[in-house]
Amino acid sequence: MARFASVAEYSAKHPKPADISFAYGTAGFRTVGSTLESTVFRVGLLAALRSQSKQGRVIGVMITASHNPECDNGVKLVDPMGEMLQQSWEGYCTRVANAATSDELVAALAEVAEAEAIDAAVTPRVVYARDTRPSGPLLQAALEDGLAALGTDAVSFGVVTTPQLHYYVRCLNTAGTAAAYGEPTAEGYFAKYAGAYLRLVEGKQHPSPLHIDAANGVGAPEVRKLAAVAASPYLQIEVHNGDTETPGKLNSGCGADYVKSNQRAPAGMVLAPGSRYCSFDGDADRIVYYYADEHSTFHLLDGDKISTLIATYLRDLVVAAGVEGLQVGVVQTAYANGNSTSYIKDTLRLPTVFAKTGVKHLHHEAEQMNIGVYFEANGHGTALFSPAAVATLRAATPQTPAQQDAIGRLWALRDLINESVGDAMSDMLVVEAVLACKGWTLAQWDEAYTDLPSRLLKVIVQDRAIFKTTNAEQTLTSPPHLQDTVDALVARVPRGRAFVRPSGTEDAVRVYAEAATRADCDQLAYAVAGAVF
Ligand code: 16G
Ligand code: ZN
Repeated sequence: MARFASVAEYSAKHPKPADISFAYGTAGFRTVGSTLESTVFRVGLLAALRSQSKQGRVIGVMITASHNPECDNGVKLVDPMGEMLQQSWEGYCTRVANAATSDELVAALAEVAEAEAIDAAVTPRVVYARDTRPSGPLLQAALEDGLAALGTDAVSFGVVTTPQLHYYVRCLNTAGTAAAYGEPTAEGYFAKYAGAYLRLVEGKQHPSPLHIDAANGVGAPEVRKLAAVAASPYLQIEVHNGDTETPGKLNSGCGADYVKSNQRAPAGMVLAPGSRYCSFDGDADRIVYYYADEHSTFHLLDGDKISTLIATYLRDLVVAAGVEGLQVGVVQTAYANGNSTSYIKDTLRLPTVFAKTGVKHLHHEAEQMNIGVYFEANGHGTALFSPAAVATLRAATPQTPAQQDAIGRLWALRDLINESVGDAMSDMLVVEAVLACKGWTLAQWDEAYTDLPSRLLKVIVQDRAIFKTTNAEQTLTSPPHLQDTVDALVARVPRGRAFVRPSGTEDAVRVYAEAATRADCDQLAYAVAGAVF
């Protein structure tokens, strides 16, 4: 195979560890960083093939392990519109990553090329970036070898957030078309989001400073740049946990995942009543908000709260715009707090659906909606305006200044939202804009509904592969009869709900439970975990 002639030589520099098998999971490959060199090299090869299969459109590669410990790392592919890799390619990735020898590797690549009828004459185009992890530079070098082995036209975006890389990919592939997304540069990214934010908040009261826990990750320098570009009293920020230099600090005792899981403020932040706080995760694609009340009690505003805030604002704008044919819907996962779902259905009266865990699943469901808001409870999400919604907005003729204002705000919101993927910086600006427009504090936002007590447990089992689910992971189909046991336990508890699902990122099974009281909730969670074990 002439086209793969250089692969063996490059591959010899990045041998696969014999005793490890790799799997392209929910968010790409993710494991201990020091074991990933061969995998990242091979992802370079796959990115090139993926680009060729898309007639040379630009494919993205992001090296990050998000909220996971600093010693971990990971790699994922980004498809042309900035979305996650098409699922049918995940199997190819796993197969290529596990080829034991150079010959097997070349054979696996040849299989992909044949199955996808790839034209070898197309020059592959790939852009890539990484987060601040210490294993990043070595893995980036391995990636560059993979790209070089197939003669790829490759560009590095350096150290940026995951959503920035998604944004660049979308911009590059839409440049010069009617769907042009923006300038594929750091300046373009900041200008687009800062500009849309300022259009929304202009004339409102200047907000107090927002305190940001940046998880000691790449979000710290990037959000500072964003604030500098906005250069406005409407965006005053104070960055905490912004140390990307000291080894061991990334995600340690801080970040969105820590705050959501532990329901407490991150290290190094003492919450003053009345102030606004938020946390990013290590690659800045997740965000949660929180505050302390006058008794210094901690209150979390998670992905469900963010999604209901955005959905409420969008719904109100749609009504105010007086435009027929716009419909806001919300996508959640089974982890969404039951009271958030009731609030969306019963109070907001908006359609809501459940998707499986993992951004790609929510994203696809939201694409089916006219205006789809999607968030995981952990703070990962965004909103999508369908082509139909955009066409409706474009054709709208406002009859009153109020309608004109609402339509202008819908356009500004669309510009402010990163439609390629959930983005902590973009989501932060959306939340800040909605709060400024409504004149709300975090406590006022929090009043919409009260979370039911919930508990998430991790159960280590012998073989998680026997756990199979349906109904957006809410119902077990295997092992036999376990769902009946869960149902019986749930039925005993007022407002009880529980489900069991195999993790897509760890060798474990997750148990989620909620109920009307903390005691019932915990009892239910532990009883279900006991049945699983
Ligand atoms: C990945 C997903 C995240 C999901 C988590 C669930 C992306 C980019 N990330 O981190 O959205 O919440 O997996 O992990 O899709 P689990 O399957 O181990 O519970
Ligand atoms: Zn992340």
